[in-house]
Amino acid sequence: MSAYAMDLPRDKEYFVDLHIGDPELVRLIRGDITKYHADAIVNAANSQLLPGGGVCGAIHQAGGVAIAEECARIRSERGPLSPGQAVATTAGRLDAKFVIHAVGPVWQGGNDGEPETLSGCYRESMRIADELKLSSIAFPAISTGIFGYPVEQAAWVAVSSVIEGLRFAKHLVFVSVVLFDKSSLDVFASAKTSRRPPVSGNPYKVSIGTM
Ligand code: AR6
Repeated sequence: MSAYAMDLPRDKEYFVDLHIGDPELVRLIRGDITKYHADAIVNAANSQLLPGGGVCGAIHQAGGVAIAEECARIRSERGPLSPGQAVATTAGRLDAKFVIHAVGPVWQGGNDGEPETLSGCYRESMRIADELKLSSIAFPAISTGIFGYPVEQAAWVAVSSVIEGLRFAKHLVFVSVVLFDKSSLDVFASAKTSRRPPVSGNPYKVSIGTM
């Protein structure tokens, strides 16, 4: 099936797999990332690495205080993170080995380098996970909540960035983007990566699964 003309199931839970290589896979799926299994779960963090609201608050709440304690130690050692940067901590009680805290851009209208910064979040998180020799990573839709990044525009940045990240990774083979609501999944699943083609330009197969 073409990556650009998909019929998405309307009444069923579904996921979309982008077969980047063998076994490299990107999965777009609906769910609560705090209940998702991956070697690394990515947090849409703030510069201060404080437990905030949104997915960040949910990750800290589900993972327990050990995550906030390690965040506080990192903050005192290196100061606040800039947008686009990321750092790994324990995952506490989450079903993961690490949480990677990535600071997304606050949407300013789109002419303030937001796409590059958002892409940097995905690429830097994957670089850290690959350095930790992890094979799987799960992202939320960074910046599309409290930080106000329009989902349609975030989707193609996210999808093309994780595809590129996989092509450079040595250990990572499975990337999930876990969308909290169905409308975000529909937008991500329809994302046209043609505006920013993968580095190698290789086509990939797309499959849809239902649950
Ligand atoms: N699982 C998956 N996705 C979720 C979950 C969840 N449990 N909960 C929310 N989302 P946001 P941001 C989605 O606001 O825009 C925090 O206070 C949500 O629907 O969590 O990067 C931080 O500390 C949305 O699509 O992150 C920062 O200060 C996406 O996650 C600031 O908010 C991101 O929404 C970061 O804002």
